[in-house]
Amino acid sequence: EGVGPQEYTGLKMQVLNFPDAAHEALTSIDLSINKVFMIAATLRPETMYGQTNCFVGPSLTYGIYEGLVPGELYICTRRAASNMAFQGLLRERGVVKELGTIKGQQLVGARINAPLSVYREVYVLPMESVLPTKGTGVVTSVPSGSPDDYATLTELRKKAEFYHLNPDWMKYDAVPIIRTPSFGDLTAEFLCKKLKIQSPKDVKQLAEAKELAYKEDFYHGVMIIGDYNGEKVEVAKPKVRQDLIKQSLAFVYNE
Ligand code: A2H
Repeated sequence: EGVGPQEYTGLKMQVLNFPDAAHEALTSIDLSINKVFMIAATLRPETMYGQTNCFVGPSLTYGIYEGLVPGELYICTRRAASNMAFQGLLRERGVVKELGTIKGQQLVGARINAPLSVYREVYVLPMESVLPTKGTGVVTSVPSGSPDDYATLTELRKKAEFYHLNPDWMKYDAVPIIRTPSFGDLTAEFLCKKLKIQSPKDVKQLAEAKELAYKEDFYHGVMIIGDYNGEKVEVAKPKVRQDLIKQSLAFVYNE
């Protein structure tokens, strides 16, 4: 991590319904002719079957940019848009034309499409630990595979009222997607319980859990869902990624 280039999958999650709070930021955008996508950066495309939500940093600022396909707009951090422009992933290579900006908080509650997930439509939630300096600033949530995602979803459910979150946005449970000999079918939940992770503030244990989860899933995991059911994660991962890209549901994003 942090060493050398990172090859992400940029997952295109189409926004199906913006919350009221978002409209003020979108006045200059014609939603009747444009499709808007939140672009989530992931290193685990094979886990997309288990998406239950999508996270944004509530205090981060996101921009809206034109994608390669006419009428497709992308939401991500300006930093990511700049990288994308130089990788030829935006309308004009090397040019970052920002159509507008929106705060993460204004996106909370948006209903979006989750490609491949057993839950077709999921909701955007806030995650304090989203870094502005990594990926697109948008994180797809897979609480069965990612300890960070599991810890945040658990915390938000407990404190829904305090955070002014509709419980309906958090109604989806973790989906078993990968089986490993050591951690069973729900790697993240198993590790959060084993390492006694109480909240997203337990950053040390979460870092350890993340490391353990990543290695166990990658080297010993077998898919128990989807088109590559029964195949090793190591083998399924590039295949799922290629399938997403072929269907224009994702693209390669490097940084
Ligand atoms: B991963 P690395 Cl199932 N801030 O996707 C914080 N975390 C971010 C981020 C940001 N700005 N951008 C991406 N990420 C998350 C899936 C997943 C991920 C699973 C298991 C582990 C895992 C579903 N969330 O990551 O520092 C994204 O979450 C653990 C390696 O570049 C992305 O992949 O290594 C991962 O962190 C990228 O982290």
